[in-house]
Amino acid sequence: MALTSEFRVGDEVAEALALGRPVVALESTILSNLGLPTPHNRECFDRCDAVIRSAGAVPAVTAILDGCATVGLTIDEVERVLSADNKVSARDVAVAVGLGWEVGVTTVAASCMLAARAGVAVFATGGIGGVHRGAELSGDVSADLGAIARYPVVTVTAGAKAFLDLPRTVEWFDTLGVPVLGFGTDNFPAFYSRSSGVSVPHRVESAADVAAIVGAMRRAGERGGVVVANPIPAVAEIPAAEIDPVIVDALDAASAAGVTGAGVTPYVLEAIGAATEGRSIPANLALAEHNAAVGAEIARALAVS
Ligand code: PSU
Ligand code: MN
Repeated sequence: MALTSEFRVGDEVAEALALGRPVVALESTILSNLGLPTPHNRECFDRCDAVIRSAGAVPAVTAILDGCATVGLTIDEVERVLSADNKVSARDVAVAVGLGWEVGVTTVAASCMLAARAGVAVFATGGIGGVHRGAELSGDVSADLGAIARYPVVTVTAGAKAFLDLPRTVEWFDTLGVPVLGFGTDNFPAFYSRSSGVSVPHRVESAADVAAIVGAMRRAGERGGVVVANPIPAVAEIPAAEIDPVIVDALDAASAAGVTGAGVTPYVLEAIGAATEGRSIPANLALAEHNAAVGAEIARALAVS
């Protein structure tokens, strides 16, 4: 395993990879205050970490630490991420490494890059970025989509937040040739809600199904990624009718504040969180934990296939 001052795989993760044991990558933006307020970000980490371990897999948080792209943070290193707010997407990784940023928290795009470099096949997040509403004017399409298409990693996500343009997000995956697999569902999930009403092209019922599809891709020499669209557990769901007005307000606030580019997602997340704290945060934690659990199942299925 490459071990340089610019790239490092944590000891526990390196050992698991060497032994062919299941590993699940986790992003760090969701663990920072750009994704979740304190102390809920720590609870998110604790629950994802515990559920992955109890399924017999090893968690691998990704981040840039002291200019080193790192896959598999220690607890002390996770502490540094919890209070960080330097967002690192695909375009930022080389900048954060080259200029030696103290802490950079990785988005889905950057996490897929780093997971692929380490040889980690499965990555669990909360929700991916996507095509923003109004992208036909702003051009704001998350780098998450291109990175998922490019790197050989399975991304487990609760769909994407309904502040995005979900029909166009699903269309982009078609354009990029990425299989989007509804995990026990025919619909692309809308993060807090189990369905967006947008159909997914394919439905799977199990981790074994996902492993069979990934196996077919890899045997064919295909290097790209796969999206596993995993709905929030029903008990934690917030109905679309309840969350949609909050989203409209949050988008209005972002545009009134003149927020653009990489600032949009954190701004909108914070506005939704502030407006619905009692409901949205437990939902966010429940879906992240569920994605981590399904990610661990898929990593296990891939390890034996
Ligand atoms: N959606 C969420 N929570 C998050 C994010 C998205 O519900 O924390 C974060 C993820 O790290 C995702 C990033 O990769 O926002 C997307 O940012 P952008 O839209 O700037 O690409
Ligand atoms: Mn963007």
